Order: sequence, then C-alpha cells, then structure tokens
Amino acid sequence: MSDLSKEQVNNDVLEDEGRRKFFGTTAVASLAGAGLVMGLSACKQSEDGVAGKAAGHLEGSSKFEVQPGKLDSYYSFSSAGHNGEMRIYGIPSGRTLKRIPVFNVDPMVGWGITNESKAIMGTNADGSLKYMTGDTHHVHGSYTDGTYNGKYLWTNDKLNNRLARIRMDRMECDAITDIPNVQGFHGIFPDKRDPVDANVNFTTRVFCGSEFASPKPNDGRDTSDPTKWFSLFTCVDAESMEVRWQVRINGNNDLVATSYDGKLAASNQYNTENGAVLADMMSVERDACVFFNIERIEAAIKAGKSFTIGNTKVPVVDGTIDANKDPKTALVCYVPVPKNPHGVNISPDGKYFVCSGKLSPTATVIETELVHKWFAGELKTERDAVVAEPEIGLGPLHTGFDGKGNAFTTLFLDSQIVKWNVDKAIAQFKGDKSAQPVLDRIDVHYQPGHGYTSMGETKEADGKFYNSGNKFSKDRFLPVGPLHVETEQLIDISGEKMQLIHDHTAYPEPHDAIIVRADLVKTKQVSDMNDYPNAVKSMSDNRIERKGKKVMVYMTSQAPNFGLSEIKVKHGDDVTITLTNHDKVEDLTHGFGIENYNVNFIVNPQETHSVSFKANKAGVFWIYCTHFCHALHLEMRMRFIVEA
Ligand code: K7E
Ligand code: CUA
Ligand code: CA
Repeated sequence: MSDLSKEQVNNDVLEDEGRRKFFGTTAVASLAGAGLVMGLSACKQSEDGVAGKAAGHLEGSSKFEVQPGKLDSYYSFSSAGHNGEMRIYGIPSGRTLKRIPVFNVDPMVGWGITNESKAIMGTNADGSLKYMTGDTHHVHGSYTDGTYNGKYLWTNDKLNNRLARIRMDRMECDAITDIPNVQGFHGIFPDKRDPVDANVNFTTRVFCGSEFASPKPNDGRDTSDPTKWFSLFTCVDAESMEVRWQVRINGNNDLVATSYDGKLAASNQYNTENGAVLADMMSVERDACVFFNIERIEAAIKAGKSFTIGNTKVPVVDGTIDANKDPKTALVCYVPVPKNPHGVNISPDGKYFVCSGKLSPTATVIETELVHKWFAGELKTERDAVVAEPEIGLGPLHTGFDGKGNAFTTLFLDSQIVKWNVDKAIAQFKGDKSAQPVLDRIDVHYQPGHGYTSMGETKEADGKFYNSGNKFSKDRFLPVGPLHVETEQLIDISGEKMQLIHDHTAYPEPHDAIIVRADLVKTKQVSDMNDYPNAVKSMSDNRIERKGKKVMVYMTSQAPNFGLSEIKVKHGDDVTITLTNHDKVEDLTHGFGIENYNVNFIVNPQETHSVSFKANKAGVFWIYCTHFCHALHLEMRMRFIVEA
C-alpha cells in the first residue's frame, strides 16, 4: 500500500483519483522496461472522441445480484494459468463453484494421488508422476450445431505441452494427451463441424497451436542453429484424444479459432520472423494470421504426402510458405496482419475473424468467405481477405462479440475495453469517412488480457455479459503480500453503453474463459458404481489379500463407517487400497487419509478410487475420514498397523 496515502486507506472506499496515480506510475515503469511505451495514458480522450469513463459503482447493479439461495444463470469455465487447473465461476455472481485439478496435484480430491488419476496424468516406470504441474491458458467446449453441447471442455498445458479433456457431466478430467515435438503449446480450439461430412455437425477435432520453434526431433541436434527449428500446428481427435496430424509452418502459432463451417482453423502469428530474441520477434511491421484448410490437409495425409519426425508416428504435412505458393493446392494461407498480433476470434455469424494488433493500435477483420476465395485462386493476394482494420486503442488483445454486430476488444496498454461495430469498421475501410466504428470505452482495473462475452464463441451469442480478465489488480482489493489477487470485472453489455457490474477476485492467474448458459450444462450428482471396474460392490466383500509382498485391501465406506476396522501389513509391503463409497445420498462424500503416510483422497457417492504405496514405516497409523460426512464423522476411523 506504500503508494497510497493514509487518508485514502482510512476512507471506507478508496477514491478513484488515488488509484489512477498509483496505476499510472507502476504501469509506465513496467512497460518502459519492456521497451513498449506507446504513449500510455490510463484514461485518455481518444482521437475517436469516445472518452473512457471511470468505472465506479454502477447504480442499479443490484439487479444482477444473485440473492442467497438463488442460482447463477451462467457458468464461466476458466483457465488458471500456471496453477495448472481449470475453474468454474457462477455468472453474474462471480462465485467460485469448483476448481478442477488437471495438470496439478490436488490432495483434497486425491488428484495425482489415486491410481486412477495418476493413470490419466501419466507416470514414470516407478509409478511417480511424469509431471506435477502445467500452465492452462485456454478453455473451450464441444459443439453441436454451432453451440455448446455440454459434453466436453478442453484446456492446454503450455508448460509440458499436453491437451486435457474435462467431461462435463462430472466436471473432471478424463484424458490428457502429449503433443509431440512442440513447445509453447498455447492456443486451442475445437472444430464446430466436419469440413466434408454434412451429417457431422459436432466437434470431432481439437486444434492446437505451438508458439516456440524447436529442433526436430529435439534430441540434442541443431541446438545452436535456430534456422533449423520450426513450429507445428496439431490436430487431436476429440473422442480418442489421439494426435491425428501435424502441419509444419513458418513462424509460430499463438491463439487458435475455428470457422462455423468446419473448414478453417486460424491462428495468429507474432513471430513470423522466427526470431529467438525479443528484438528479432518485433523486427517486421506485419506478421500474419494463418488459415489451415482442414479438408486439403486431411486429403494430403490420405494421399501419403506426409513425413514423420524421429520416432513419432504422427503424419506431418508441409505448410510452409514455399510449399504453398499455389492457392489452388495450398494447405495453408498466410494473411499479413500488423504487428505481433495477439488473439484471434470469430464473430458469432461466422463471417469474420478478428486478429488484434498488440503492437499496432488496430484490429484486423478478415472475411471468412474471402479466405475461401483465396484457396479457390480467386483472390490476388492474401492481404485481400482483409476487409477492415480500425484503430481501436493501444495494446489490443482479445475480442468478444455480442451477436448484434459489435466487438469488444481488450486494450492492455490503455486499460480499457473498447466496443466497436464491425460493419462500421468495414465501411470505414472502404472509404466512408463518416463511419465511426468505435462506439464506447470503459476503464478496467487494470490492464486486461482476455475478455469474453456470454455465449460469445457460439452462434447463440446473447450480448448480456462481458467479463474482463485483468492482469493487475493493484489497489482493487485488500493487499495480501507481494502477489496481488487478480481482478475479473463483469460488465453489462446489453445497452448502448457498457456498465461495470462488479469486480470479483481470481487466484493468479487465469487467462481465458467461456461463459456458458446454465441450461446447457447437465451434471450427474451421483455416480454409477458400474462405471468403476474395480468397485468393491458388496459390503461383504471387505477383505485383505496377500500375494508375496503385495497386499491388496478391498474396502467400502458408508457413513459413519469404513468396511474394515483395521488393516494389518508388514514393514516393506507394497499396499494397494481400493475404496468404494456405498452411500447414495447426493453430496455424501467420504475422505480417506492415513496419518504420516501422505495418503489423502475422497470418494464421492458410488465412486471407487485406489492408492498404492509402500508400508515403509512400522507402527500404528490412524486412518480417518477427511471429509465432513455425518454427525459421527470424527468417529469414522480405523487403524493401519505396520508390523516391524
Ligand atoms: Cu492472451 Cu495465453 Cu490467451 Cu493470456 S493468452 S491473456
Ligand atoms: Cu465419512 Cu467424514
Ligand atoms: Ca513479429
């Protein structure tokens, strides 16, 4: 709080003015360090004449209050950044509903501890986890007919290059796939239908972009020759979660978006220079938004026009510029876009891809139909697919849509959300001087990364809410030490002017999210015992079996009892405990913890989980229920006895 005066602290509510000053100094300092100062002002009167308004408390925002006992109307499925999990918030309340462990270990639920979750996460030969951490940036859902079908969510791991799937009926991770031969796996997007088969109007592929070029294979060769390194674009099968194919590209892939006709996947490229250091990555004025022709890529693979890398069996096709000079056979189209673009999003009507400039104050609008025309050989240059490039503000990143023709783009440097009209931007680009695309601006606190609208990534975009995921909260919440909490700001976009509804906190640091109508999500509240092949199905099946040094314990739980009162083993035994929860009542979960043995997991009603470990300490160790379940929860315990 050092930058804020005592008086400000003593006021019940800090004044906006003090915050602006605080924001201004730190932001300029941090950007100067990166050499990216571009005329920063926190609350500027822009050339388009639309002033950013101070976003104080909205009068009447209580109409969005979710009263005690009432439910939210939307789910927000959010990434969690380098925490490695996925999160669920209620919208409009901003309440945290669930944290889904994915690439991280979560002892509360036993993720990374039970044998079943370890099998999904991947283990080394000795049974230890291959990776204990990840970095989730993007969350997207499976589609039918251009809207969410409530079946799956996917998220990326930029750190260890894996794609994870969440089954939405349980909101649990059920598969993780390694993406071979890539680094910096960042953008993901599911397709929305099949490019060829008209009957397949649902998601069957997930596309993955990778940011960092690397040697191929990365086995110690070419370590000092970056000219030999390259990036790959990857397609994963949505059901089997196997890698289908990859495309070698020039430059890199950052974010990914897909067309509504299933035919195109797009990715913005900020490093067409293939630079290995910052100055090189910013050396050209235009980078690109690259479009992948899915039908042609899959035909090329069918025709055997592919190669493989090292021991990997995944077919790779050549999507480099030199190999794709003829549009009529090209697999890939590189549309030039200024400069170090970040973010690519498609409008809900499927007509336009918007790619933000980041180091250019513009957003580039690319018409889907014109990209198809380029692939048909009917366009002179790739750049001819661009139909608008409005100036919208400094540091534009991600764009959401309201389904009424308006776009909402985060301005990282301006700390604003700008609302602009796509048709007006196109008219202006065509030369109509009276067309003013920018309609409104609102200050956010502070420096937004992703922003996204309710149902905005579907053809059912409803123009109700916009959430700004801000990278710095600074003075916005009580300080909690050097690392501040992040702010998410919910904005009402239903009217002409954007109105701030409220701030809610997010544990650092989320990136992207989707806002999904609650009626599209159907979860199971009680599991089916038959879905667990290792279930201990009868209460009379409680038993201990021994084969040499291997001890298998089969157990049940039913409040307030475990099916056994003790487990007796010998020092050095390899113990596997399988526990089935026979309670059928919704929310009646039991926990299973062994004192001083680092074992901790839960079993929800009708579920089965197991753990394996070595009995490496002799003595008596209490096993107790870790999850409050019953008036006699404290008494729900048993003994683990290890004989010397
Ligand atoms: Cu812009 Cu990883 Cu989507 Cu963060 S990325 S903000
Ligand atoms: Cu069972 Cu607490
Ligand atoms: Ca660049």
